[in-house]
This record gives sequence, C-alpha cells and structure tokens, in this order.
Amino acid sequence: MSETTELIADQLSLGNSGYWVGCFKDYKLESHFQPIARFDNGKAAVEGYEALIRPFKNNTPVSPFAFFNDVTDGDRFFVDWLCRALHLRNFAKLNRLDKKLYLNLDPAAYANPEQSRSQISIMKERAEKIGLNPEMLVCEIVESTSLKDQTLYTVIDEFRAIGSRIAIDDFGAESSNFDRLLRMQPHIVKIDRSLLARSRHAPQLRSLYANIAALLHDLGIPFASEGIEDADDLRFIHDLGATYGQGFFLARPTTTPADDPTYLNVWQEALISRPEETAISA
Ligand SMILES: [Ca+2]
Repeated sequence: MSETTELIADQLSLGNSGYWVGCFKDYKLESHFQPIARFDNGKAAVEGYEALIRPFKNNTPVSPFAFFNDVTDGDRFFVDWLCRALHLRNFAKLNRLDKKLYLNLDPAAYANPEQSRSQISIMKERAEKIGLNPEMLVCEIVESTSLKDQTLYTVIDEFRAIGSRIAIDDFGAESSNFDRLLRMQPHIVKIDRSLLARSRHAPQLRSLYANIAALLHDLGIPFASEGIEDADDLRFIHDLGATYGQGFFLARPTTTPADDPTYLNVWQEALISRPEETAISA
C-alpha cells in the first residue's frame, strides 16, 4: 500500500447512516449519486450514476465549489483520491454493480505521472475488490484544463489501460478544443449544462447545440446532455440524438438513488407524450 492509500483509509469512517464519510480538515464529505439515463429508440434506462461530493462544515452543507476552492494545490491530489475512495466504498453499498460509475477527476491533481500511475492501479484493485469491473468505471475529465496536453493524454491513457472509459466533462462551457478532443478519443462527451440552459431562450444557441451534437455524431462519439430540467429539455436533446442524459428532471443526486422504475416512468412519459413520437411508434 502506498503512503497516500494509508492516509486515505485513515480519513474514511462509517457514518450513522450506514454510508462511508470522508474527513478532510474541518470538512465532512458524503457521496451523492445522480443517475445518468441512456436513450435507445425512444426507450430510457439507467446507464449509471455520477458520484458527487457533498461537503459539510460544522454539520452545515457547504457548496462543493467552495470546498474545492478551499483545497490548496498541495492537497489536490490527496483530496481527489480521497473522494474517489469514498465514492467506490459507497457505491459498493448501493448494490448496483451492473451500472456504470462516473467519477470526476481533477486534472490539476495529475501533474506527477508516477504518482498518478500508482493511484490508478490502486483504483483498479479497489474496484475489483468491491466486485466492480474497471470497465464499468467512467472517468470524467474536463477537456479545457491547465494541465499540459501531453500530461493529460498520459493520464487518460493510464485510465484507458486499466479498462476504464473516458468522458469529456462540461464540453462547450469554455474554449473547447476539437483537436484536443480528437486526441483524447473519449467514449462519451458530456455537453455542459450551461449550453442547454441558455438554449432554452436563445434560438441561435439551440442551433449551436445542434451543431455540436451533429459534429459529435459525425465523429462517432456518443454524447450526454447535462442539466435536463424539464420535459422540453429532454425532448430537445433526444431529438438531437443524445445517447445519454442527466439533470434534475431525470433525478437529483442523493445518497441512495431510488430503484430504476421510479425514474423510468417519468422519463418514458416525457419521451412518448407527444404526437410525433406516437406516430413513429404506431
Ligand atoms: Ca461531471
């Protein structure tokens, strides 16, 4: 076991709720899981869950943004792996090992290739230990990053080598770079929620969204739409050929996501409740 692994184990404990809790400085950290839907010929199913950190300070919830802002550069690598170890343990408790587990990566924590390689192989062992095939892991990486491109590609290749899938996170939020996207060869691109939010009221942004969707389709890269907040959003992204979707309309993040049929009824209802869909299925 590496030194980091031992330190991480020291910071994890079983909480009263029966789920693991992480501890970092004054913060207590919980895992929440948000379902990701998969759409297939007008049918919806649960593809997997994105693990998200919910921080608390003095038993009061703190925004994840504020928490990560409070992490110094020197602690980033440790916190990144603490979060991942926490999520893997809590995911094991959900008993949904037939679903994918989406894990967010902080690229700034991966500047040291040696350190990254050893932690990635520990992650593989940890996943296997809880009965999760590393192929069921999806690493979400923001594409526009401060990390040097070559370092980023090396980290991605390491994750790919253990069988894990790669998702480009929050695509279209900042200055996204298609050359870099092609080099990263992701399994999935997640289109940023802000683009969908702004598309609701701006026709030109709806066209931009459609163009990105069409381009990804041409490249053969399936995309997930983030930030689906109502049935109109769901139908919009579904019509553009989204393979996956995520957002409050589909399900909010919780420690124990409900069983699949609870969501599926809502998703299915939204997808079929319009004349053109009925006509296609008739
Ligand atoms: Ca994400």
